[in-house]
Amino acid sequence: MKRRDVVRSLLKNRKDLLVVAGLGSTAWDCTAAGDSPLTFPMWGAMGQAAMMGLGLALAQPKRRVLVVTGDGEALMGLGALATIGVQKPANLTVVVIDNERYGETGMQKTHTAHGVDLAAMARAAGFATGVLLRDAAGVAALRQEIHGAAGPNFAQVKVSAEKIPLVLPPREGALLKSRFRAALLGAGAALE
Ligand SMILES: Cc1ncc(C[n+]2csc(CCOP(=O)(O)OP(=O)(O)O)c2C)c(N)n1
Repeated sequence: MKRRDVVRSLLKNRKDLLVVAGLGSTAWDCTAAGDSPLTFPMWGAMGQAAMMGLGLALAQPKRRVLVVTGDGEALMGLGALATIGVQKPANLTVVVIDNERYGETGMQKTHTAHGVDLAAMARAAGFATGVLLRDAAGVAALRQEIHGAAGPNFAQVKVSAEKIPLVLPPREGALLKSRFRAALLGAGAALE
């Protein structure tokens, strides 16, 4: 599958879904699907996307939270799976867009290219679900899960390793934080 198609279908009609986008390519994918104040891109912060999603999911238990991140990024923060497995936020889904490469830095192979099974790791850590997806039907089912199923849910979605044009979100961290807080909590919260 192609990563932009996968992320576009996951974010279709996203309603009030809160999205954390991992560094680099997954942030460009989310922006290509439509920039939103309710998407928080991690820019250069590697290994922290799932933990950011956990914090949001715990702080906002009535909202659905989606983390979309890369395999390299997820591999850097594997301990996050264990912490999420213990905390068990029912409203959190973590999706790894797995091109088996460190795309941004030159397409070096990651461990998933050598068979590391992140979905099995998530199940072993205590996620409610952990699936490996290779087709559009699986992605459509995953979108339903993101909006409704009791989590925490995890999906590793295999995509082709392609170099595609960047579609960048705003660069300014303070702006990204403020617009996210304003969209989630109201205009006054952006000033806090
Ligand atoms: C701590 C840290 N180490 C290294 C980098 C450099 N870096 C930026 S993007 C990237 C690769 C990300 O790979 P992956 O998460 O698999 O994303 P994709 O292949 O989809 O681009 C790396 C190594 C960084 N930003 N932070």
